Amino acid sequence: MNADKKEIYDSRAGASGASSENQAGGKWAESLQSVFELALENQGPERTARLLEKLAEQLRAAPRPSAGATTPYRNTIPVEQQPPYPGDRDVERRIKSIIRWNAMAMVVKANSTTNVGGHISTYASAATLYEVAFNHFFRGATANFPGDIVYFQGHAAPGIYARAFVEGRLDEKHLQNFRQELAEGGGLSSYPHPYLMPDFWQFPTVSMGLGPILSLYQARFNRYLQARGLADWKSEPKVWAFLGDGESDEVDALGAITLGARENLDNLIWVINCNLQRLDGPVRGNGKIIQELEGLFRGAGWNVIKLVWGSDWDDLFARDKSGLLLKRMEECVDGDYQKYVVEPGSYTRKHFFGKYPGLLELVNHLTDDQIRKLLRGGHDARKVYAAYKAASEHKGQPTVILAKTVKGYGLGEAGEGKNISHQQKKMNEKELREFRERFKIPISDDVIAETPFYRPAPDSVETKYLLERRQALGGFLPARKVAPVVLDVPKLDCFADFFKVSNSEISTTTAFGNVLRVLLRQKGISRNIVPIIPDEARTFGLDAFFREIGIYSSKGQLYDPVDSESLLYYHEAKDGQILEEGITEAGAMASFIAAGTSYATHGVPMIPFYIYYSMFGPQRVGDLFWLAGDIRAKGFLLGATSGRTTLNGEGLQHQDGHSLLHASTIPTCLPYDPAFGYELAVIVADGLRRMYVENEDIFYYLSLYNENYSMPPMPAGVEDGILKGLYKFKPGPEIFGAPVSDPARFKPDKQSTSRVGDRRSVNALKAHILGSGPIINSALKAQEILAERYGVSADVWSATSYKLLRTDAIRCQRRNMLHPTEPAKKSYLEDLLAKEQGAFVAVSDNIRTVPDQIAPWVPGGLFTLGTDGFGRSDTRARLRRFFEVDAESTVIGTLYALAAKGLVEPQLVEKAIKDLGVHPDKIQPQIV
Ligand SMILES: Cc1ncc(C[n+]2csc(CCOP(=O)(O)OP(=O)(O)O)c2C)c(N)n1
Ligand SMILES: [Mg+2]
Repeated sequence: MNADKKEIYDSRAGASGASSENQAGGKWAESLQSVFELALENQGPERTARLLEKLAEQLRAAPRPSAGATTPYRNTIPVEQQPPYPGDRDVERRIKSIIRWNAMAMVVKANSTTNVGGHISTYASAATLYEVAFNHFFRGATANFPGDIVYFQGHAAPGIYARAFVEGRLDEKHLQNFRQELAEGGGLSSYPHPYLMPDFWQFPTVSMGLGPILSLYQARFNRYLQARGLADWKSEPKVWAFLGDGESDEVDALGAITLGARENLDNLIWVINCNLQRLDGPVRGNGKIIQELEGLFRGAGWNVIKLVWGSDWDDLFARDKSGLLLKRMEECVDGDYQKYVVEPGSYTRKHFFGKYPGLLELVNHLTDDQIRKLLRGGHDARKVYAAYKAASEHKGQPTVILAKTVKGYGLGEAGEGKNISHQQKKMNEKELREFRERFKIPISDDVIAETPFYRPAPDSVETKYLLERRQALGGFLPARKVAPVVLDVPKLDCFADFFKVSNSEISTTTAFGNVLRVLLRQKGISRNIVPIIPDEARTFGLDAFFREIGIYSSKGQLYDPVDSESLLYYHEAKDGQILEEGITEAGAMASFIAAGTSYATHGVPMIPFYIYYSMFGPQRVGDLFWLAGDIRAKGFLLGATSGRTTLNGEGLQHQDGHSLLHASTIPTCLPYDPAFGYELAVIVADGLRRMYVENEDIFYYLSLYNENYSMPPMPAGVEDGILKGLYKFKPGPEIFGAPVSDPARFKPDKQSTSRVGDRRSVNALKAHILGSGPIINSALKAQEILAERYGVSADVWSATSYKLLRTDAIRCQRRNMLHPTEPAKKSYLEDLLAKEQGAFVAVSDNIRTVPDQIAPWVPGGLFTLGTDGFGRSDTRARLRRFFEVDAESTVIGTLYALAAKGLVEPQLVEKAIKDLGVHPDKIQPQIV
């Protein structure tokens, strides 16, 4: 080593501290460095590189599980770097014990008289993880600070309620009615559901994997808000997500973690409660979940803090000069560690420490009971505090804390560490007594069997301490507070251009682009708009927006884009408005939810327009759609390239004919299937009003299609119908003259005729065709054919929303059922169709179940044509013939519906089938 290099090396070695370990390491490093220098000099760089690679290979193959991506199986923060604990540990422990008791009591009590279920063991293992955060980290909302954002593990809900009870925010009655929300006086929801407890819960988490992905995109959305100048916080909120180790198997949980590192989300902290168990048994019985997760997160660029061992182990580590303790820890798998929880200390002494005589000596001074109680990291407040503090102060990366705990900690025989632990909801009197003793709860023998709740007096040390801590941290949490903000949304007349006939043929997707462009020009809301796209802007013809409003990028644009010469170049900017998420519908939905709940989370209403490939919407990430309802998200979801036959060519996996049905299942979602640009404009304008002026907690799902056709002007007076779901778009022609010569055409006895002017107008052959989206054009063409060739006057209706029609009809029917003696009320649909005669037919580019939603309320029933079955790659014309939703099939369907009512002879239908060239025995698209 030359003098210069030696000097640099020495200074580095010196800087890393003076512990003997470091010095020893320094000497080794020095020797290795010399060998390296020698090799370089004598063998040259190529051969040296090969030698080193070979050595690295050997290192990877060495029987040492922590080689490579992982570090040894011990705490990341050494005891020397552990900060002093800032709180009163005794009082905090007492508070924690009381909360533990109430959380357990709530579940046991509910299940003593009902079978409503609940979980004890998740919170039991996580109590310290939560309590340290509640007492020292979670900050409540204050002026200019929206509060830290906390995703509580769903199954830990009893613990969070129990704390709110001790804080005085919930009373005994609430706890009594845990999971009995319909009981008198109301109750507590099973899990975090903002829809059910809108003043309390903020973020639903219980569908495992969703909390983690939401938290990632929430942390990024917080950055987006700041970058766009929409958040002026006195400090940045931290986003905390608590998840289970079993939960980490969900693809949603870990599939997006690279975003955290890429975006330098040091506002994000994940705490993974590694109690080594999930519902059925061990998470990784034959391995080590903490090590597996460490490797994964380190690889993804996160700061990883392992919190494996409690303070009891510090002394053992310090005294173990042989390295056997760590060696043994690394040898054991999680299945072994679970066993050490369940078995007595003598077992651990024999099987863990006893493997090596030198290691056994290390615990000679401990009793079996002391061995059993050697704490795991996640149960030691000092260690937890150290991890949280390091995580909160870490810069440039998100942090994950891998905390080792015991599932069902404190439950003893009732379930601590057992495979049945997750399901345990009852405790017998003996177990209750043990629990009481272990946590020193002042409850007397004569009432213990009733598992009474226990709240210390308001002037007790515990209550005062707990309240003081929360006050110091800005207030209670979780708490969902919404101060309604009214946005200056545009009036309908800003869309005047949409109400005239279009000069060119366009698709509803293009019409949406035009709507968005209009909205982006409206001062009152332009800044609040958040366009979200998962790598499909070009597909939808929206790429012009890249240049117009920019793509958000925390790093700006560090390169000269390949298309910089063009007008519409790929423009990334620090204050860009578009969230271009790449190919992740789950991530994009998480962004939609973050933006759509910003009114509640941050008091800043944002208007997300998430446009995506319809097929990869609810069927791909349906659980997030559902959650959007629960969390009271607002905004517009736009399922583009919709329609089983309108999206031609792409085939089975792309052609969507059922998302509307999925969307219809979400209670707060208004699904619309607009056919024309003006309908779209009316729906969006009204949506903005309802969500951002009336402050309704709803969101919209709009099907958009890529077929170009001429957009007609808006008929007068149809706005209400568009919004309610149905209006008459084009009445059928009056049919003049004598019936055509075909004898099969009419049943004369059913006909009535009247005179119009000097000609005969035939009234009875009346039909109604309900069409939606581009398939309305099948209805319109069928209308012509029916009139010209078969003497049928068919009115064409635009059905913009079957779900809304159905909901209104159900509401009405239900009201009538419960008020049977009052005059019956009629739904909008019944009212609208009351005077109409003839056959009713619906034709849709979706499965028949979509229109069939309204069938019970259509006079004389509804005959539906739809696209049930798998899509095919082919032309639109062939697809529509195949699924029988083209004009010809619509004609046949209408005549068939008339025949079914006895209004025409079946022979006429047969004739039409022949006339129109439809093969009667063609392949049937429906399968089973
Ligand atoms: C998506 C989803 N699948 C399944 C469940 C049912 N479930 C609830 S808790 C649980 C086990 C949880 O284990 P873990 O994540 O390790 O949490 P712990 O209770 O051990 O802290 C399961 C399977 C769920 N809630 N969500
Ligand atoms: Mg677990």
